Amino acid sequence: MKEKKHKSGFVSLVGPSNAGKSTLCNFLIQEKVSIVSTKVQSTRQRVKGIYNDKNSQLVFVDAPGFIYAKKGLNSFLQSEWEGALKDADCLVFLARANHIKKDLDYIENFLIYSKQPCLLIINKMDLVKDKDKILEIQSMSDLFIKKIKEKKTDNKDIKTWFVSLSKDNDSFREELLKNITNILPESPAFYDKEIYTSQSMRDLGQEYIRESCFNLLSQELPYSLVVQIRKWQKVKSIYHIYADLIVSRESHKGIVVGKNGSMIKKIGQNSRALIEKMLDEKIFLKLFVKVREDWEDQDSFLKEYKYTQTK
Ligand SMILES: Nc1nc2c(ncn2[C@@H]2O[C@H](COP(=O)(O)OP(=O)(O)OP(=O)(O)O)[C@@H](O)[C@H]2O)c(=O)[nH]1
Ligand SMILES: [Mg+2]
Repeated sequence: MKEKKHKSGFVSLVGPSNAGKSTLCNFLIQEKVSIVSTKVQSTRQRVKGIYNDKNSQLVFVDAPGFIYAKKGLNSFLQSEWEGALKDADCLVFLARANHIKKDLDYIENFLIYSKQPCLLIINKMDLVKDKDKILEIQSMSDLFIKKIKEKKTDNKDIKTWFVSLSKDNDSFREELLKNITNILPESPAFYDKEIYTSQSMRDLGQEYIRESCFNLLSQELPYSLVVQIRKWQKVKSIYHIYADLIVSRESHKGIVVGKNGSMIKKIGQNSRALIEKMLDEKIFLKLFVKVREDWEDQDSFLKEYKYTQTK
């Protein structure tokens, strides 16, 4: 029997913020490689989740949601999702069932002009209960695909899935992986086949602390908060991890600390549980809250926190 050729490629997950891109990335890899939150703009940097099997390596690139800005942190987010659109062998677009018209209108331009093969996922179907509404979503997406096929001659077979990523759906996972593998070019693996992300444990830990902040702090505060690990060291068989939670205003400091330290305690407990699960070891975690006035608008801080373009 002829041996199957090895396939590899980069698959970018793109779409509006909060569409479920990071949820999809984690679901495909079956590991927590990217943080998930109910708030928008939770992903800040491109995150790679790597799926491996004997004959393929699919490098999923989870990107920030669509945003436009001329300067500061948000302009970095823009460059990250734009980069993900460009540097990919295949694009997976995500739209939200409960904002279908807005999201498809948004995605249309990127789909038409992208050179790579594209797939479309309509997520959050569980949020649409009404039968007529579901039929409307299906006919809207049919019309959308028809329009795309007419305009985009090199992408005749755009497949669409209607899913709820918050519910497990193994057959969808297998089908999506298979469809993407078929699209990808023959190529050796780009990364060691044992790893599932290009991030270090330390990077992941930093992101897990940021996720705890995103999920526990209310309103606008998480958008101007950054986490920096200052120490990640094994001392006598236990990891000692020190991290700074950096806010952009003095008034935010008290909110992050909370009454009698109650909020920072909650953030610590939540983060510790996530990091211990990842490391499968007990850790000692200490968090410090610091203020760097308007860091998200200052190039020196953006550079220090690695929120600057690499190319
Ligand atoms: N109801 C419902 N919620 C979902 C579904 N899929 C994801 N979510 C939730 O939607 C929120 C956003 O998910 P994320 O995966 O963080 O979205 P994202 O596209 O990565 O968002 P950004 O990184 O901010 O661009 C989270 O609270 C998820 O738990 C779904 O199928 N149904
Ligand atoms: Mg995300």
